[in-house]
Amino acid sequence: MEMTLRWYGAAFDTVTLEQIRQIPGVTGVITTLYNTAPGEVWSRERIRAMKEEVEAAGLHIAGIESVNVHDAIKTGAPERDGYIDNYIETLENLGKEDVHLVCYNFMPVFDWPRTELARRRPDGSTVLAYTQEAVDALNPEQMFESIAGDTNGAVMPGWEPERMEHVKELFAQYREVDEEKLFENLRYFLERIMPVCDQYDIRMAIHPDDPAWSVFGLPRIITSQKNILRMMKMVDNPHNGVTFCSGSYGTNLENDLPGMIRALKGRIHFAHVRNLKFNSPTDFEEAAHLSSDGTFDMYEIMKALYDIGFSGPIRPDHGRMIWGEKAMPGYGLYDRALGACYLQGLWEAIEKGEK
Ligand code: DNO
Repeated sequence: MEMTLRWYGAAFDTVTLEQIRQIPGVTGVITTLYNTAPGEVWSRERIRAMKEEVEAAGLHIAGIESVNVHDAIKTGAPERDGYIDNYIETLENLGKEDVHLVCYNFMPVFDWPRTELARRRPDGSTVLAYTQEAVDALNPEQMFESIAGDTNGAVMPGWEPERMEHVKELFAQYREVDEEKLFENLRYFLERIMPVCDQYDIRMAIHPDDPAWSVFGLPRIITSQKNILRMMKMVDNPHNGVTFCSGSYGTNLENDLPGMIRALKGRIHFAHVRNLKFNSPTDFEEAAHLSSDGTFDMYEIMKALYDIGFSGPIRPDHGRMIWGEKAMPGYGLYDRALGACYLQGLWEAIEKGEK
């Protein structure tokens, strides 16, 4: 595995490449052209400029998170073909610039809702949290407003104000889309992009739906082992793979995380590893990465990745806000750096134990 950190680009991130370079063991970044809209073509020039900036800091681009998928593709609207053509062009340009991993999601309307962005934990840190009861009490248009005051000035990924202004229309577009339709639209998209992925060896890594159940009655399909295996089989190409995100699949306590990792051997192209602390099955908060701070056994998760011979990038995922840092919720420097070191410590111990 390669340890990496997510970086949003100099214009959007409070964390610098120089800081990332100094986290022991971190050699790559997972980045994006954060100011592109879903459906826009990424030019080779812009990709190259991003690459040169990262490489000048002594790091490399380990993958893109995300190239977002336009809603017309997810809903199967008549204009989807044009947007898929654009997506293919972006993949082609990434391939030509030697980028071979793309994380994306197929979640309708909302990417990863949270009901609190700064819940205080007993140690004084603040974390992102989710309570189903709070979601049930909101209508979708209020969702964004209800947390907007806690973003520390950042634009949250998947929560871009321009999109959230149109929440009502977005919901209307999904009215006829149920789970079967969404699977079908995903198949259509994947079948069309696989040839360019084969040509440039681009590993597509779908991100799970977070939380792993339907919110506001919208269909969500990347939620369980059964569904993800269905997706792998429906377009059976090694380039059709997954981002294994422990914090997203882990929102459903019925998901056996190490078991899922083993079942997905060969198709996990990227891993987000983080812990959650459950206060009840419908109330969770994002803990430190350490096993004892949350609900998951992080050793077992890393061990399963080790056992399947996982060789792709891993990144610590959402961190707590600690030591007075002001950053995009979940994406500060300090706690993610602690997470990166802890996960590498587990890996080293597993590796040496096996030898
Ligand atoms: C949240 C992230 C997601 C993820 C997208 C992938 O912090 O893990 O926003 O990047 O779902 O497209």
